[in-house]
Amino acid sequence: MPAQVGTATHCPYCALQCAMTVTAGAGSVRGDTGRHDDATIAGRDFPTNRGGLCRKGWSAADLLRHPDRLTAPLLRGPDGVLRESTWDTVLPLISQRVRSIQAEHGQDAVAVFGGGGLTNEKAYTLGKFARLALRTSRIDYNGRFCMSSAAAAGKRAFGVDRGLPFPLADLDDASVVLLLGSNAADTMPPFIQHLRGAQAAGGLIVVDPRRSATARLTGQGQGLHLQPTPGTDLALLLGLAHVVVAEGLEDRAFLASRTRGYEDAARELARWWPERVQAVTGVPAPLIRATARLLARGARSGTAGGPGAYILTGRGIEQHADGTDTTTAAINLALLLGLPGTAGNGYGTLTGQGNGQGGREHGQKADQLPGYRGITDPAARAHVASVWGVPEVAIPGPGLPAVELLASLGRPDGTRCLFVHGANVAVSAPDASAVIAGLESLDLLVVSDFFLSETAALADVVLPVLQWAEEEGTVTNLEGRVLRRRAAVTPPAGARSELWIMQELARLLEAPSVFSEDPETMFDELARASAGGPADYSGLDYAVLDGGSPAYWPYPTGSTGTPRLFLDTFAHSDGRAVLVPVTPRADSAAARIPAPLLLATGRLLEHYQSGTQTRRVPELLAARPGPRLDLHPATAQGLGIGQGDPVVITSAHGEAQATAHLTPDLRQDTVFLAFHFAGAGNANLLTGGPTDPVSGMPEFKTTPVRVTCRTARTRRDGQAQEVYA
Ligand SMILES: Nc1nc2c(c(=O)[nH]1)N[C@H]1C(S)=C(S)[C@@H](COP(=O)(O)OP(=O)(O)OC[C@H]3O[C@@H](n4cnc5c(=O)[nH]c(N)nc54)[C@H](O)[C@@H]3O)O[C@H]1N2
Ligand SMILES: Nc1nc2c(c(=O)[nH]1)N[C@H]1C(S)=C(S)[C@@H](COP(=O)(O)OP(=O)(O)OC[C@H]3O[C@@H](n4cnc5c(=O)[nH]c(N)nc54)[C@H](O)[C@@H]3O)O[C@H]1N2
Ligand code: SF4
Ligand SMILES: [Mo]
Repeated sequence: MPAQVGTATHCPYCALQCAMTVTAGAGSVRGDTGRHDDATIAGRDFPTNRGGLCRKGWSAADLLRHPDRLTAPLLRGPDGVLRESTWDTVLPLISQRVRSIQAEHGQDAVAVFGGGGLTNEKAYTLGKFARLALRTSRIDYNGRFCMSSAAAAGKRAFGVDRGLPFPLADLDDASVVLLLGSNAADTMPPFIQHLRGAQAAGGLIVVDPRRSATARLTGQGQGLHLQPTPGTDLALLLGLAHVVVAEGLEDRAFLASRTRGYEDAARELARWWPERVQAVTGVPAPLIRATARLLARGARSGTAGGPGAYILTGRGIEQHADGTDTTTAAINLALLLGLPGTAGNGYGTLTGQGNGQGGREHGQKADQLPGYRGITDPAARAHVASVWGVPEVAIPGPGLPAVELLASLGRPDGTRCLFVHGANVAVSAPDASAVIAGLESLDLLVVSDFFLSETAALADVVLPVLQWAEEEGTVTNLEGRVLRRRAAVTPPAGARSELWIMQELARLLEAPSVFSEDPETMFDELARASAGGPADYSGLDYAVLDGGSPAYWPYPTGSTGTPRLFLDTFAHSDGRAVLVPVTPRADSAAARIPAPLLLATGRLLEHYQSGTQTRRVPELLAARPGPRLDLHPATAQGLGIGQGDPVVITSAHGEAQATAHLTPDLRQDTVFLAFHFAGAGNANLLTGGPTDPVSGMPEFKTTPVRVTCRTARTRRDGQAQEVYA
């Protein structure tokens, strides 16, 4: 391919959506790597990254012509082996199987699992494809594992869910930033430049059971690190709010004019005095008081037009079976201090996946229609039906949230056929061994991916799709800003766009509406379908986006977008934000303490999610080659575990293997394992159990476990026990 000028686009990975310029290369094979010099990447100036990229972003071009890249559909033969096939074979076959499965088991026997990495166009089309082409209610997606608690809490309190209701650059002027369960220094490295003001003011506060890379940014007087027992953040937040109220630090004028529910919420706070909270969380009472006072000082300064205070949440407090209530407690604290809706102060959550925001707005969720509309709302149904050109009854009702959907796989009355687009549930879903068994028991599993992920490896049909730099589309970043992704390189022959795949399957399945392979056509339709909804994109089209002016939703026809929500009003009908009283449940993770040890899971800088992509980048794999269990030296000593020992971690759901890494960065009651690895080292072999009753979020961050050393085990059992295959 001839060299060409660079194309302005954005990173394939996380929600920071760093701007980059991708320049197609000569396509020659590079040295002995077997890789094509297909493209080079340079950071581009943009308000979220200001030219910076992390290691994953820099190396993303390595995946474009990776030797593992899928370039033809794969079909499992009668002998059980996946072999290359043709599009003309597999698509009619899929549609025939779908028809026969539905004829025998009903429409809902066919389901779809989507992903927050899909572009808006693909996410929107997937929701429509599920409801109109597959005629099923069963669609949900991996955002259920990611943003669902924050989204549910945000909707409950503010009436709308946009991760950051303000541009990220607003943070630069803050004097206090409270980061709850976010390790942004590893998960969004260029983001941390926005924390420098708070660090300089001594006001960066990080709440994390680990002394993470982000927690370390608080050292040398730059802030505070609160290190609670995993799963106890709800109590901690009630303690912080208790101090605010007890010391009269709340913003009474704001509470009176802009909120409701204060009295009930404040009553609950009375029981959470700092010494009691210390007993539950392990965070010293003086530190709780100091944090509340620092926040209140920042908030007052922000309200007066000076450097203000922000509270931001990450997955550390949200990915719990009580994640919605915990996030609600964070919102209540923010509302007490008058942060949301006051210029100079703010509250938000840091969205995770590349299109984690847009992906949760346009109909991949079980209970949702495009524009962030509810699927049971008659007006929303009527509007979307009119855009789709179908009678309202053609749109099925709500489906099953992700964990329930995966639990239904293969059951006689459950899901018999699953389409997966943009997720690797065999690695990333809780209780992975049960999920794998469910996938294996399906009558038909169809996975679209560009690599043979662990989920694709179980499929009956694998459809090779395009990568980010090969197709046009849009994503909505963590600020609610809609961005253009652009095609910069030519895709490998044989791979197809997902929009084309859905168009062809919709035709074969005689869907009663238009499906187009053209992203712009689908975006225009999405914009119309979203008109009047909370996430209104109706004033946007590719020309507006290509014009380069920032496009924050809601962006109704005739507007120029909304960089800052809530300055005048919240989205509830009375315009007020709601303080919802919350309290730790009797069955919460915190109530299970004392447990032998608590496993927290999360991320490493070098790997992305299930690792399908980053484990294929040699430089990233070399830096973090396999599963490593972090534990405190004192904990390790008590268990007879030494640095580098092979360990077995056991929970109520299963067993996983890793190498011990001793570090004083953890609490002694906590161990940490990243979830980027498959097979015996998959952290999700250990997770599972009840989900959050409001959001459907699984418990990813607090799992009681036992840890044993393989050699210690052998000694105790008195015989060699081959734990490692
Ligand atoms: N390198 C990298 N970057 C990524 C991703 C990736 O996979 N790799 N994924 C992207 C996506 S989809 C997401 S959602 C974001 C996630 O971004 P983050 O939320 O920053 O990531 P995590 O590592 O899951 O969790 C953050 C922190 O929560 C802490 N934690 C665990 N349990 C608890 C608890 O009970 N309480 C508190 N307060 N903290 C706890 C962990 O120690 C961890 O440091 O990252 C995005 N960016
Ligand atoms: N224990 C534990 N488990 C977790 C978490 C945790 O903190 N702890 N975090 C959870 C969170 S926040 C998330 S977001 C999930 C993520 O979990 P997953 O979504 O399963 O992780 P990914 O690796 O991003 O999987 C995306 C897959 O889709 C492919 N892909 C990428 N782009 C596209 C595309 O445009 N189209 C198609 N068809 N395929 C594409 C990739 O190659 C990859 O195989 O994991 C969750 N699981
Ligand atoms: S921080 Fe996120 S968006 Fe930026 S380069 Fe890294 S992975 Fe890509
Ligand atoms: Mo995520």
